[in-house]
Amino acid sequence: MQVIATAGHVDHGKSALLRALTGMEPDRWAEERRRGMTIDLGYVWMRLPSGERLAFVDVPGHARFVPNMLAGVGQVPAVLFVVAADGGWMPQSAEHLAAIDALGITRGLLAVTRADLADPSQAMAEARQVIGRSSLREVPALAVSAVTGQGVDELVSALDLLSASMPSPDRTAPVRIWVDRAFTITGAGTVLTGTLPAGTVSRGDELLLTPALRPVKIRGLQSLGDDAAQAAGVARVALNVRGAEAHQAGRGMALVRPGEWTMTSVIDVRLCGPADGGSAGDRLAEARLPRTVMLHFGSARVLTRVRMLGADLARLTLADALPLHLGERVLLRDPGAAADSPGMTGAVVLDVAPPPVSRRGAAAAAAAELRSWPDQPSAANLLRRHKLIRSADAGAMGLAGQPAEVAPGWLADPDHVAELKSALARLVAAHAADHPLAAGMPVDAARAALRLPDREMIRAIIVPPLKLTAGLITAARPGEASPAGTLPASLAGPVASVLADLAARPFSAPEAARLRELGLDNRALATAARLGALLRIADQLVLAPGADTAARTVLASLPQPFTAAQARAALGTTRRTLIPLLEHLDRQQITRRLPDDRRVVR
Ligand SMILES: Nc1nc2c(ncn2[C@@H]2O[C@H](COP(=O)(O)OP(=O)(O)OP(=O)(O)O)[C@@H](O)[C@H]2O)c(=O)[nH]1
Ligand SMILES: [Mg+2]
Repeated sequence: MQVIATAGHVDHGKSALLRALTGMEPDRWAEERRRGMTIDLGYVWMRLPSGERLAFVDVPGHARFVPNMLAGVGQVPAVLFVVAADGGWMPQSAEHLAAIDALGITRGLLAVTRADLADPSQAMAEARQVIGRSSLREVPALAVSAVTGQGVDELVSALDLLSASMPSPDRTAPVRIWVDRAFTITGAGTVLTGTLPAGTVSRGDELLLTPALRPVKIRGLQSLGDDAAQAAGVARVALNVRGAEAHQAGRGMALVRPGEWTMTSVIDVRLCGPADGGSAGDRLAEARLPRTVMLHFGSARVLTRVRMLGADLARLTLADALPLHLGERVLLRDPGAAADSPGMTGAVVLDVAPPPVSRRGAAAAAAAELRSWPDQPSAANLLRRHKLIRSADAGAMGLAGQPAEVAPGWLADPDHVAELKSALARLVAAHAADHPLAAGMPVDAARAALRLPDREMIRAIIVPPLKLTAGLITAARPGEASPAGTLPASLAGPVASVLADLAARPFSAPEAARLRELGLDNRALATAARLGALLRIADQLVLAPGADTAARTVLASLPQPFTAAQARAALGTTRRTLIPLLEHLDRQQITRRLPDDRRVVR
């Protein structure tokens, strides 16, 4: 099956032509038939001579119903463009073509209708010329009459050729069905209809209804009026679902397979230039987007805030989240555009989870980075920007060709991994210098210091000479002398005096006056600390190396969580040392401070 939408100005004969082709009535509403005008989308189908079935989404031509037209054309890969022989090219001909162009639809046919009422040649020549400058380019064109039947057989043959030229989508592709109708059938329950562009749905499948991600189960399935156990895209489907009432569902929502799409309300996009070449910059400079636009995608339309990042790059903030993939093309419409301009721009999605651009210069930096990206961003593009991405998230972004995981469940930018490895080596060396008595750096402390989201990631960057034993990371250099041994002679005496002072009261740091008396200024203290001869918990506060580990043992014996007063009593110290010591322990991830200021030993 293939699905194709109509397009064209009001009263140019779209619905009449579908009636002539299919024998079915596309105008579903009594009001539409009474007024002789399509208001909402209609759905009819036919069997082509090749045996293939072709479904049509009939759209309204009236200017007031452009949003409905966009919901119809937003789901299909091809259009049947209708221009009346006696009407010629009209405002909604132009507006519909602008929408098709913005969405980047490349397949279609031109039918010049009402050919029994006027010579079609002029309307045809004009339409072909304008359409030729759009994404549709050269299209087959035929003169037809729904009344006399002139040209209808030729149109059927042309539709057969068009249908045969359309690709058969991947049956295993992610599933997303934009809902175009939701209603209740007595005895059966909720029915949702839409176009399945690719992938397969089966009776019994569990899908999620966006944006609330309400789980629904497919109880029954019909395609073009026939019951089926399964449907593969492209297909029109009517799904009888359990889990949602008809009033809870509606046009603009989508049924998606869990984990296959990113629900997002912030995206980075590249605005698309015109199909007829020229410089994209020219056209965009002239059609600068307003701050607020309506974003149309699938059957959805969402109020959207625009922040330009660069000439043709923008950050869009959507009022409601949509299920999107990278590289998809959305349509931005300026509802206040001047009458002579359709105010429609296509935009291709470059990032579905972009980092914030609140810092000064962040927008320009984002534009500089995105500028070089292709319309279908690669894993390398995304990883360079995000550094780390969960494999599952990459799948939900629609990232094709995922690289190998660096750790179970994680993809990473190779440069970032190299940076992480050297940062870890530096951390472990610094930790060893600060804690000469410690057996190694706790793996969780390293993970926190590098802000890694997962323990698996830290394991992946522990490479020789680093090694992981019993939760501690060490730089394995057997036989290496203790760094404390290298203390300069000028410091050895004073440091020994400090350690002697501390022997009796290990958690009472020597007073500043005492340090001055010993000639230990800030620089000397820093050197001693770096060499592991002293533990420096604040500028003028030093304890013996290992005092933090000793404090941990004392604090661990307290009822958890404990207060500062309890810690002070247990450690036999004063607030002068206690508070910097506790803060040091927090930083070392030995203790954790709770919101009520109590602490626990980790
Ligand atoms: N003589 C003649 N009349 C036609 C032909 N096609 C359509 N009509 C008439 O033109 C009028 C409009 O036709 P529709 O098919 O409703 O037009 P439409 O494009 O679907 O209009 P909207 O859906 O409102 O945009 C109707 O009165 C039709 O009977 C044709 O080939 N010949
Ligand atoms: Mg109609």
